[in-house]
Amino acid sequence: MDPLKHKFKEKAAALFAEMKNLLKQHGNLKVDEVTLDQVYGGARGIKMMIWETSALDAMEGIRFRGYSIPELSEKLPTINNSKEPVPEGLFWLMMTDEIPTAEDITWLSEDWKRRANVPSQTFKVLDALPKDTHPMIQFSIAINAMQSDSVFAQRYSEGMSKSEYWDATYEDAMNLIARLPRVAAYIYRRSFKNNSHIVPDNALDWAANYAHMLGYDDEDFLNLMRLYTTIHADHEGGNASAHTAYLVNSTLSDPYLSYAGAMNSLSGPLHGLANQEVIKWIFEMVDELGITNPSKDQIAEYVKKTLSEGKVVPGYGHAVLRRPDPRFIAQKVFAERYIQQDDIVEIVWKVFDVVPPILESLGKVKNPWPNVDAHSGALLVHYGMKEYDYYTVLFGVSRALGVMAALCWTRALGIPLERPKSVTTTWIKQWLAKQSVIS
Ligand code: HAX
Repeated sequence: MDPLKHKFKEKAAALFAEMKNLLKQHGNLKVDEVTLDQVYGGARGIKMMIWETSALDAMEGIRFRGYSIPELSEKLPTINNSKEPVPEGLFWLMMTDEIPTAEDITWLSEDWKRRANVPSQTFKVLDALPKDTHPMIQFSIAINAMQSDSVFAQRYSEGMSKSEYWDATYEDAMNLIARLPRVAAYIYRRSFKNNSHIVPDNALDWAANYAHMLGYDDEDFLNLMRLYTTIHADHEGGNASAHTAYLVNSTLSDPYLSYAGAMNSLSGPLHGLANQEVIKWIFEMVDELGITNPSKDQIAEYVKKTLSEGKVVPGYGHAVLRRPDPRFIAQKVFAERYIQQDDIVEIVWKVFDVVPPILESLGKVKNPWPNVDAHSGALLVHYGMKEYDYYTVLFGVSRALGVMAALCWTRALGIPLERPKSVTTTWIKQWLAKQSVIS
């Protein structure tokens, strides 16, 4: 058994026993109450699922196994002289709740290379699609196309015991993560670079190799991809893409089917597609104003125009966060460190000054601050990647790390089929009538 699987097995067995004991002793205690606002309002804040790999605090932002992003930069080991944390380290941490050694992540990086061979029909399926198919649709289809290789589906059809589900999920999770950069880079080169594909460089770590296959070998860009794929990896379990994967997987659909579902969810403009919307919005602003360095007053006018047209300001607001997203701040720090002067980056920083008071003045926006998507596009444009239709695929490659680690945990804990209760408005009215009878 490989070292990560071995460690995971031990940890999972211990948590499984602890969970059983907790449920036996306290299973009837109330964790939460639900208001009518929450029933109609997208279930905001209701505690109703287990997600072991990270937790989100409204004020502090994301913590991966208790560590903030700045703490991770200090504590996670690096490989290949990287100046930023590498996602291999984060994946190990999410799987085991332990900071890995340099040896651990070197092993993991090598293991993903061994598993990176993409089933050949995947490329054939992609080649059959019109070239202008949105990259996220190509990505979702490619993940479904790889499902024929699912260890979980194969072993289930052979009568696998329930106690082995986590093991088969682990194999699919590791294979899927290993393969995604190749598939995602293929989509980019197919859509935007005349189908001229770049072979992997096996001397590189996972994120750097992805950057290389995309066609960007600048050392700073490799570091950006390491940072990018680390900070986008997980955002607790309630976000739409993670929750979709969790729901689909709870039916014992395998990790490929679960992750394709997650990617369809990430493709919405209120979620992952916001990263393309942000840069599209900035490009349109620059076009309309006819200058590349608008003043804050000009930006404020453009923001007000966007709102007056009944649109949202992309990259701002969040369903949980109530402060600037630490993932936004991490990218700002990266830009301050690596980028001297860049008009689009400057615009992102001016937007950061201008938008929050305007959104606050509307009186209804719960979080006027930037989220992760407000900054990422400007960094990519700086290094020459201007094809913003592709940006959500980068997010999708990264998100696999958190979602796959979490699915290993849910299968190891034997979490059952998810099946919440829905009600009709007629039921609500009858329920309300009973409340007033009682009060
Ligand atoms: N611009 C304009 N209006 C906004 C807004 C924004 N950026 N953010 C919220 N609002 C509005 C909502 O549309 C809502 O208006 P109505 O009552 O008229 O419907 C009102 O303010 C209250 O919304 P909220 O409670 O503050 O926010 P929600 O939890 O409902 O929604 C969203 C959270 C992220 C969907 C929302 O802030 C938004 O649409 N933001 C812009 C899109 C975006 O950046 N999405 C990416 C989010 C992060 C992420 O998932 N990345 O992948």
